[in-house]
Amino acid sequence: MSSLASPEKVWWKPLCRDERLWVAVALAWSLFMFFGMLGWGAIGNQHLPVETYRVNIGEFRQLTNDFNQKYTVGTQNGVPVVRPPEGGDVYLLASAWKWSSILELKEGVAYRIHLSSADFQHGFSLQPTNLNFQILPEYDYVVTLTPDKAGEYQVVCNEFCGPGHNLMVGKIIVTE
Ligand SMILES: [Cu+2]
Repeated sequence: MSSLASPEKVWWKPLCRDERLWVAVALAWSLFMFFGMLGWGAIGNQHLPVETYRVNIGEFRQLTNDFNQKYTVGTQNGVPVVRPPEGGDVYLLASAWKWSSILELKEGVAYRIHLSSADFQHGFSLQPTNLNFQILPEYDYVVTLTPDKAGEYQVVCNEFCGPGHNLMVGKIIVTE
């Protein structure tokens, strides 16, 4: 004699109406999201105007030094202020824990901004606009940027990169 009833052999029940509805809604939504992800590539101008190239760290450092030497117009707190030619290439090197220059750009002019890192992964966050880019060593990340409003913009590293990370603030000055 057993005091325990054995469990039912078939314990699962067919889905009830509400469960079927819930599964159908979840499935439809996941499919919508899936194809939506593919769709954003074509609709809505979602892609940032960027190109990426492999680059040697020493080579990029050289390009940055040449660029700074050629176009420096002053210094602020020991950081060179660099005014590139209108529409030209701009080189900005991130390293622990500073930016290679303060850029002085002109409103309404498109620049090709080359970003790279001399050591760790850094982030380029342009405040107060909501532009965020990853900066990786050995990659030249080229952003085509047209400043649309004069003023001073802060460049904040938004990837934790070590003890000096919180001090890694740069600047872009946009002139009229
Ligand atoms: Cu950082």
